[in-house]
Amino acid sequence: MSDEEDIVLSELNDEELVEQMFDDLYDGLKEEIEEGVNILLERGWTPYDILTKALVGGMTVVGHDFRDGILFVPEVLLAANAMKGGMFILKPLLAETGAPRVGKMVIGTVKGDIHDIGKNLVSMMMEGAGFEVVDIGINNPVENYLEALDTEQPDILGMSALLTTTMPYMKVVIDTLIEQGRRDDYIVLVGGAPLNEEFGKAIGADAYCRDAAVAVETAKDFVSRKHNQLAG
Ligand code: B12
Repeated sequence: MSDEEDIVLSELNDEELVEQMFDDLYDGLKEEIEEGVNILLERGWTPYDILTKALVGGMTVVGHDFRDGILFVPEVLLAANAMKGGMFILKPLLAETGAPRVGKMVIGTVKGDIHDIGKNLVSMMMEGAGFEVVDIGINNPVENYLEALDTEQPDILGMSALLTTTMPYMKVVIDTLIEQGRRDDYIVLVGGAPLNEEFGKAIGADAYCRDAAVAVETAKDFVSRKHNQLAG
C-alpha cells in the first residue's frame, strides 16, 4: 500500500486539503475531488471559493505541465473529468442565490474546439448571478450559433475558444451576424485562455472576459446599459 492510500482527506486542515486536491486533480481522481469539495462545503467554504481556489487552481497546475510536455492528453482528460465531478456538486449551489433573472445568454465553444471546462464555469457563474443560460456545447459551426440565437432570443452571445487555431472562428460568427444585419441585437462576449482584449476588439466583440467572474460583471454591466437605453 502506498502512503497516498492512507491519507484521510477529512483529517487535513484546509490548506493541506487544497494542496491534496491539487494532487488528486492532477492524478484524475474524481471521487477524491468530489469528497474534497464536500468537505470544504461542510467547513463553510463558499462554492465560489472552492471553484476558484481548489478546482481552477488545480487545473492551472495541470495546464502548466501539459504545456511543458510532462502531462499528455489522456491524463489531462482524466483531470478534466475529476474537475467536472467537483463542478457538478457546486453547480446547483452556485445557482441557488435566488437572484432575479437578469438576462439570457447563449454560450458555446467554437468549431474545431472541444475544450469546455471554462465555458461550463462561465455558465455556472452566470446562472448563479441570475442569468438564464443556454449552453450549446462544443465544436459549434456558425449555423449552430444562428439557430440558437433564433430560437432563444438571448441578450448575450458568448463564445469560447482555447486554441489559437480556433479563436479566429469567432470572427466568422460575428461577421455572419454583421452580414445578416443583426450584430447589434446581441451583446457578444468572448473568452478563453489564448484570447486578450485586443483580439476581442479586433474581431468586433463587445468584450473579452478574462475569467468567469469578469464575465458576470461585464454581462451585468452591458445588460443594464441595454435596458437603460431601451427605457430612455
Ligand atoms: C483541459 C485541457 C484539454 C482537455 C479538454 C477537456 C475539456 N473537457 O475541456 C483535452 C485533453 C481534451 C485537451 C485537448 C487538446 N488541447 Co488542451 N488544454 C487543456 C488545459 C490543460 C486546461 C484548459 C482548462 O480547462 N482550463 C481551466 C478553465 C477554467 O480555464 P479557461 O478554459 O481558460 O476558462 C476561463 C477563461 O478563459 C474564461 N472563458 C473561457 N471561455 C469563455 C467564454 C466566454 C463567453 C467568456 C466570457 C469567458 C470565457 O472564463 C473561464 C473561467 O474562468 C489547457 C491549458 C491552459 N492553460 O489553458 C490546454 C490547452 C488549451 N490545450 C492545448 C492543446 C494544444 C490541445 C490539443 C490540440 C492537444 C492535442 N495535441 O491533441 C487538443 C485539442 C482538442 C480540440 N480540438 O479542442 C493548448 C493550446 C495551445 C494553443 N496556443 O493553441 C493548451 C494551452 C495547452 C498547451 N499549453 O499546450 N485539452
